[in-house]
Amino acid sequence: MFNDTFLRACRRQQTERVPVWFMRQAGRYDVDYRAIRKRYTLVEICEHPEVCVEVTKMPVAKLGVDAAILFSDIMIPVGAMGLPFVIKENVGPVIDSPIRHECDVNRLQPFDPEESLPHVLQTIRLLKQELTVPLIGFVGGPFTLASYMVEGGPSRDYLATKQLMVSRPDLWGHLMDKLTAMIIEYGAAQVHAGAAALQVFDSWVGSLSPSDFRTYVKPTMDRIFAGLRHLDVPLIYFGVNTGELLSDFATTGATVVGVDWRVPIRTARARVGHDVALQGNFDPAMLFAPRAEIEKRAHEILLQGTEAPGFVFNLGHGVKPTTDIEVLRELVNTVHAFTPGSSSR
Ligand code: 1CP
Repeated sequence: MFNDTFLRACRRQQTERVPVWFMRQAGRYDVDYRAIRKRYTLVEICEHPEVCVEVTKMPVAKLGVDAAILFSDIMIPVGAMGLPFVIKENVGPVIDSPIRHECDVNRLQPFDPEESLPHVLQTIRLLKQELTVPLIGFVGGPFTLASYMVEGGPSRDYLATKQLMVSRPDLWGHLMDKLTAMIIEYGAAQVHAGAAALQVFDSWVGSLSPSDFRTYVKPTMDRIFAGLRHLDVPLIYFGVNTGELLSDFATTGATVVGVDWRVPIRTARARVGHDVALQGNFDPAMLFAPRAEIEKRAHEILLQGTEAPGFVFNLGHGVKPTTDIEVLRELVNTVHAFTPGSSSR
């Protein structure tokens, strides 16, 4: 039996229970993932469909989550655009020759996903046959991808990115155009191969003020979702620290808005209105709290989430590598056992 609870919640339809999945649900907290990572690098996992299928399926079997997320990284298509990167252990993506000038942006190449990333699409086709839950495909958001491309790696303050954005709006626009085309094409290819939903991880866009978001990023997001809309799959827009951007997120054309733990779900709902679903927002650090505390906090989120149709339980950001898998399992059970009204309000 195919479990479509997640898809129905994204579309704000009735569900018997609240669906749950976790960002970074395949990862180092899991002993089998660590064993596979001893033999393959992250990029090598992505290049071997049979391994990538196994890694993607692991959390579905072990945790009982209601959706799978393709195992990949937001930087994979950036490599295919002709900007080489490496993933450094305990650091993240690093680019030797970051984008700073006109010629760097000009050099970025459009690519055919079938030609340049056939292994990713093959992985999705295999998963489509094997999974009994929906597969979430994903792409990096334009600000977040640009931040790695311009900074050359992870950053605290995005100085070079913001400098380019405000001092060379023409060049920023050119970069946004190229990323828009890539995101739409690559997202569509994932859906055609079998992804049932798409999440745009614009993890670091919350570093912008609302006014800068509206000027420099929102028009790009509007175009991206307009270009993906015809695929008729739920489109999730997520970033951290986006409390002040949530009302703008709601009008990008996203079906679902991701929320981190800094904003209570009830507050988020007031900011986004009733035309989008919400996803979130358990603080991943609180998975290290005592069990009773975890349950209490999960219930608070569930109570607020079920006040209106359209809620997907998730963390506010990715699972930390030292998380106890048993705690994740229990959290899934807590979410699944919850029925609105079952807890005293
Ligand atoms: O093998 C490892 O454990 C290396 C760590 C790792 C992993 C597991 C990286 C390097 N990428 C990934 C996989 C990954 N990346 C997934 C897997 C699917 C799942 O959720 O189970 C996803 C969705 C991503 C997307 C991604 N990559 C994001 C957006 C999500 C987020 O966490 O905000 C970002 C920002 C990246 C960049 C990146 N890649 C890797 C790291 C450590 C980082 C973050 C670096 C930074 O802090 O800037």
